[in-house]
Amino acid sequence: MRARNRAAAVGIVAGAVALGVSELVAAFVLPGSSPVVAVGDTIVDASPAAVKDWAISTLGTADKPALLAGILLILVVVAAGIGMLARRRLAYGVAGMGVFAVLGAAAAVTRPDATMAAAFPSVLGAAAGVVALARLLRLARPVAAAHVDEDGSVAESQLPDRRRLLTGLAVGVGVAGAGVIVGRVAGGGSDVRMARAKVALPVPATPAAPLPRGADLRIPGLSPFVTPNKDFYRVDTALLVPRVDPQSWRLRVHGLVDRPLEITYDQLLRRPMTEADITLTCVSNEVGGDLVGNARWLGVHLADLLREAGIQDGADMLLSRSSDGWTAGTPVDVVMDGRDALLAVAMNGRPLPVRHGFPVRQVVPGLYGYVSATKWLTDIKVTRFADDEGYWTPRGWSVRGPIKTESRIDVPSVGATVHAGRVAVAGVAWAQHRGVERVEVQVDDEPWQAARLAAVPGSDTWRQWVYDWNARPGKHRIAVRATDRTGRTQTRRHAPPVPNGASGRHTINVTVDG
Ligand SMILES: Nc1nc2c(c(=O)[nH]1)N[C@H]1C(S)=C(S)[C@@H](COP(=O)(O)O)O[C@H]1N2
Ligand SMILES: [Mo]
Repeated sequence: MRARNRAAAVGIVAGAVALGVSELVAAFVLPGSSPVVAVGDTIVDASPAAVKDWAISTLGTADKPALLAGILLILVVVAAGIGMLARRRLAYGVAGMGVFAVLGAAAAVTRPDATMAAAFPSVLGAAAGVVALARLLRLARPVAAAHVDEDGSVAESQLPDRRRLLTGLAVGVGVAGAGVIVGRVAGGGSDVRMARAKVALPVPATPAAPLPRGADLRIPGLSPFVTPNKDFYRVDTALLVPRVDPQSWRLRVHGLVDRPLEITYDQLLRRPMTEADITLTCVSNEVGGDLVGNARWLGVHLADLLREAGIQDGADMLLSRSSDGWTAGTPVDVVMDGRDALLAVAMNGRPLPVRHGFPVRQVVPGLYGYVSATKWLTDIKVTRFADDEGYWTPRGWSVRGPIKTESRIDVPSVGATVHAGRVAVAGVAWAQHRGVERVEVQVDDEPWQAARLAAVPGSDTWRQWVYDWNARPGKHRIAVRATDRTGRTQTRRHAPPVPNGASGRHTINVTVDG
């Protein structure tokens, strides 16, 4: 190894030690204060909405691992640089580690709900990094060694003791790896998973009726009526899923209310529970996209809780907040109009999955998630649109987010080749809280044909549809449009997701062979 490369390797290993120790300290001393995650979360919050849209649409749920990988890659490059600088002068290396400590600490202490103690992992990690850097550099320094060459002459060389350097680097990698692994396991939310496993879900006072026969047409390739939890789309700004302990969880309801209140998880579970089938949709969903899913939720009517608190005149917005500081602004009149706006504790018969908001989240039929579906909910401020705004509003999204009437073709899949004859063209349509009245399909420029609609339990879910197409050989274009129960047909006008949801008709091309 050349001296520069040795120094780079030393820098990378010392950086890894710093990272491992910081993860370990974060896990044991202050769960949730990982500097790397804090830096990532800060980048997420600070990045322009356009970048986030791009990340959501291009990388999907992989956007978070991709961001973390990016951060780690930058760290590796910078750590190598620190190693090379430290070879000239250790003070440069110390300064480099110091800059990292400051960045990590700054990100960690400025996260919502963080205290100054969140700086500890960064500081201790950097200290460990400096120690590792100094020791490894010493091992990397050339030592004069005499050895006997093959021809019997004695030669002097100026090389580091390879064995000792490699051993030192290996020890460093071991320390770093152990730190990260033990830190992840200890801070990885196993207690929250255990607490979730222990939740005994209450019996609903108002159970949902059994699903009507024929709600699910069971056509291969068609989205099932109920989206299994493991397949449910996930969208949020949290790099690491927040781990909220149900025993210390509190929901505070305050602001423009007569009687501010605070309730515990057990108190919430003892209130009358309602079960309801509700389809969630993300405002970032493109026409034909998959950021939509349907589940059976169990929860408390938010309106009941708000009536107990007593909403004051002039309040028109609920600013709900999650444990990680994300917020949504929901119109009061929507929540109070009798629909199943829920503080949900369960999804498809299981306690909320941690990724979907455990222990408690909001679910409001008819509104996009960004203005209603707060996961890891901890706080509801009753306020006015004139005084407050939700997370996405200053980032370019509409203040209000009613869901647009939309439809999607699931089968045949885009660009598929099918056999001539009878082909089931099928998909889902949604217009939450208005209900889907009609779905029509158009092949090429032929007249629109009515699709057959599946049964639905109510107006808050999506609805499956199928059109029996008599396919003739050749290339064809198939389009779909839905009409809701207010008589409004989905617009053909294309709009991107920003600022208030995509519109346009889902259209696919298929080939029919003869
Ligand atoms: N705490 C928190 N809750 C959140 C979000 C978030 O970023 N943070 N995103 C919202 C958005 S934009 C959507 S579409 C829904 C998605 O819910 P899901 O991930 O359970 O499908 O969650 C909402 N609740
Ligand atoms: Mo969303």
